Parts: sequence; structure tokens; C-alpha cells
Amino acid sequence: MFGILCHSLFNGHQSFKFVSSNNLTTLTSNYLPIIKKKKKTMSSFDDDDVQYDRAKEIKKFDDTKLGVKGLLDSGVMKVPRFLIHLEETLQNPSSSSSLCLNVPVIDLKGYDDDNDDGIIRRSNIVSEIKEASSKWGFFQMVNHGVPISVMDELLNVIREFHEQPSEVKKEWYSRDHKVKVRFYCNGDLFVSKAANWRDTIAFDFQDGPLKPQDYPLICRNVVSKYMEHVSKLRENLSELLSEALGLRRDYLSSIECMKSETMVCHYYPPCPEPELTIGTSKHSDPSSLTILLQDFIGGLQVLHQDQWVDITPIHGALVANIGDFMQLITNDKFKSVEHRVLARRIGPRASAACHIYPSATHRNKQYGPIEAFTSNQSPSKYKKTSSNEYLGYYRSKGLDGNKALPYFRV
Ligand SMILES: O=C(O)CCC(=O)C(=O)O
Repeated sequence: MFGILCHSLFNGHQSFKFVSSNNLTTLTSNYLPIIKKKKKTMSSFDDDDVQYDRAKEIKKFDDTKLGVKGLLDSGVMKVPRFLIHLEETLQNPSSSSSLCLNVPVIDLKGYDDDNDDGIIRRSNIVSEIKEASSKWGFFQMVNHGVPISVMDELLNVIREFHEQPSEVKKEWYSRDHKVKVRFYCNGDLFVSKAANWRDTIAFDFQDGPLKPQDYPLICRNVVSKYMEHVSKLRENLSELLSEALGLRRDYLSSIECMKSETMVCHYYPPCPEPELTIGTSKHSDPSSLTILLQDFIGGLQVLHQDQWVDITPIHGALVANIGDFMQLITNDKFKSVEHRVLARRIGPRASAACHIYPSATHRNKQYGPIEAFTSNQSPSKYKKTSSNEYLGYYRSKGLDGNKALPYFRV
């Protein structure tokens, strides 16, 4: 039997949360005013540290193949210990933005118009992208060419995939990076100190489009349709970013650093104790660029001037963020900035992050800072590396709160 919870959120959107009836009490309590409770910290665990076997707890959890959504469905009312983060980590840095800072919103309308107005429009857009990529590392895009209906459909099928019966979902569970489509909970579960309140289905398009039978039936058409549009946007952004760097329009395309994609579709169930855990730990992306679609729940924050700034959802907008690889090849001209997602009592939250990488056929091709950005006065800040090596290092350390890029500094 299924029950339904419905709650209104801003922008007049409504979110319907389907929960099995035995979990209704658990989830309903999440919607009650927050009851003041004694805050648990890692130090309050000290007494029972001797008995606690983290590796065993994680293994048991991973063996369920049901992720954090499975925990919630089983009726947990408290966040299990392996998902609890140190208070210092959650509050690092200690300040959330008190100023009215907003990630730049760039309107791409008319960027490719073939007339005098179009040329002026493009040059303004290029300047805005340059400013945002060097100061924020993030910007939101509207009028980017991906139909809003396709974006909404994608968010719906992400929720639908994760809300399928356990037996169906389990079939897709894998920790093997070579599997093209896989469902998992926390890629770094066995590496990180504390896990994230998030499940994921990932699609690897690095060797080209997937065959229809590679996809779960529930999302086959929508994911491939969304990717067709995003690939076009990727090509356009490759040109706009080249120009924003003062290079010829086809430069980034000619060095094949924005050639292939992977997409991770996240599902953040409502969390019973969001103050103890996090949706996604602070990290920067290993990619050249990420194009992110988020729903209306909120919780995504970017670290700007040592303050966490909310990236407020805008219906129809896509978020772009510079990845580590782009910062490396631009010798720090463009910034790959840390971001995180808070766990929330409301939800579920769905998002799709499309990570853009160098060409898969050149996984071992060496990239270093582009010559135009190095000189005697401004030497190379990074060693040469390949996307394979970079990702290998990135994965081996997990989302531990530290950036991977400094490891490649000269
Ligand atoms: O879910 C989000 O909004 C962000 C996800 C993210 O940062 C990532 O996949 O790298």
C-alpha cells in the first residue's frame, strides 16, 4: 500500500512524495516543526567507539543495494552513524553568506544571431562568461537551447527511477566504473570518512551514445533526448569559453578537452536529521566543465569569498561550473570552485550533473597549461597530466573536503 504526502513549495510547484504506509509516520514527523534536540557530534560517540565497526556497517548497508532511499523506506528515524559528519566539517567555513550575493545569471539568447545586434550580443555574453568563470567559477544560464519540457521530464524520470520497487532498482546497482549505466550510493563509500545522504544513477557516454538496451526502460527516451540537447549546448559553450579566454572560437574543441560526457543523476531523499549529515560534501569537479540541472528544492551552495552562497533554483535555468581540468589548462584563469549540497528535511531533491571531459579516445593524452597563458613572468602552475590520471587520483581520495588540483601543482 502506498500513501501520498504533498507539500507546496515556492514558485507554486508541488512535490508529491510517495511513501509506503509503514513509513508514513516517519516522514510525516519530518514535516512537523523542528523539535529542539540535543545536537549529536562525533565527540559524543567517543564512549562507544570501541564497539563501533564502521567497515562492517558500510558493507552491510552496501549489500542491501538500496541506497539511502532504502534506509528511509525501512523506517529509520535517525541518520545512521556512517552518514554522520563532524560538526567542524559541516560548518567549514563557519559563515553562510549574510550579504545578498548571487551567482551570475547569463541570458544566452541571441548569442548566435547572424546580424549586427547578434555580434554585440555575443560579445556581451562572452564578457559575462569571462567574468563569471574567473570570479565565481559558476553561472546560471537561461535561454540555453535545452527545452524546459525536456529538463522537467528528466527530473521526473530521475525521481521515478529511484522510486521504483527495490527488486527492479537493485538490478542496476554496481560499483564498477566500467559499467556504462549503474545505480549506486556514494561512489567513495569505502574511502570517505562519512557518507552523503544521496543516491545516484550514472550514465557514461565517454565512448559515444549508449545503445537503447543499455538504459533502464523507465528513462531510456528521456535521457537520450536530454543528452542530444546538452551535447549541442556543450559545443556552443566550448566556443563561448574559448572566446572568453581570448582564444580562437574553435580552440577548446581543437584540443578536444570538452569532447565527452558522463551524467550523474542524483536523488536526495528527505532527511530525518539534516543537521547531522550532508547531501553532497564540499568538492570541486574533476571535469573541464559541468552542466547541472537542479529541481526547485534547493540546497546547492558554492563557496565564494569564503562564504557559502545558495544557488537559488530558477525554473528553466541550467548551472554551469568550471571543473579542475579547465582550471589546470587555463593556468588558473578560470576557477574550479568548491560547492556542496545540504541535506534537507524536505524532498526528494533531484539533479543531473553532466560532467564534460577530454575525448575518451585520448584518455591518456597529456594536458598542461595552454601556452598562451604561460610566460617567463607567469610560468606554468601545473604539471602535465591526462584525464585518466587526474580522475584516478580524484577517485582514490574521495570527497574528503580537500581539492585534488594542488597535487598537480608544480
Ligand atoms: O546535486 C547537485 O546539485 C550537485 C551535484 C554535484 O556537485 C556533482 O555531481 O558533482
